[in-house]
Amino acid sequence: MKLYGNSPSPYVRHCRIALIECGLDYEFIQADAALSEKLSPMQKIPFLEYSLEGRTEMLTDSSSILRYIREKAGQKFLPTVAELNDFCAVNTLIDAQVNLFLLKREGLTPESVSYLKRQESRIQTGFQEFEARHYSKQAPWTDVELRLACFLDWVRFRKHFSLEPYPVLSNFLEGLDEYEPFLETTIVDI
Ligand SMILES: N[C@@H](CCC(=O)N[C@@H](CS)C(=O)NCC(=O)O)C(=O)O
Repeated sequence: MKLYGNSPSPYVRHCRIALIECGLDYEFIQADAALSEKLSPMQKIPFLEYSLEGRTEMLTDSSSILRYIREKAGQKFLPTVAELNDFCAVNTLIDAQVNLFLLKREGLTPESVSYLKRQESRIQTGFQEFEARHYSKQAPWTDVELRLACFLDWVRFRKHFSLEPYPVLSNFLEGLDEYEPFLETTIVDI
């Protein structure tokens, strides 16, 4: 199978970690905006190509990709409603931060666009919510934890904002820093 994406994307990284955890062979293909526009109707990364009964099928969202990977390895993906809700909540925060990041490159900031202030505020209240939770101290990490860790590491790598006001989340992230699949997918700039 072929996974298209880049190293910094938290969505892509989570898929790569799941592929490593499940011991599945895959080819990682670097995809920039031009390639994703050409190959995926969603024009986003990640997307996955795999063969099914001689046909090439495509998955265009990290959630369906993760479910495919986990099921292929006989594992469950987000087995409870609470986990699904937390997973969606982390995605909401990542989407908000991606939004802020991409628009900043175009010169649009929360100072000039009030909707971006709302995005910033959403990230703050979301972080407060996740700061109040309890996390595993070691593997196996849940898919909610892996998604959150990929997001936190991206925030740390890009210096979007300081994680200092969030000691629980910072400790949680440090706990994954030595985790082999996390290390193997360490963010490199593009
Ligand atoms: N819901 C999608 C979100 C993927 C996503 O937003 N990817 C970003 C990179 S981190 C992207 O491709 N953005 C390009 C754009 O928004 O045009 C998923 O879970 O796969």
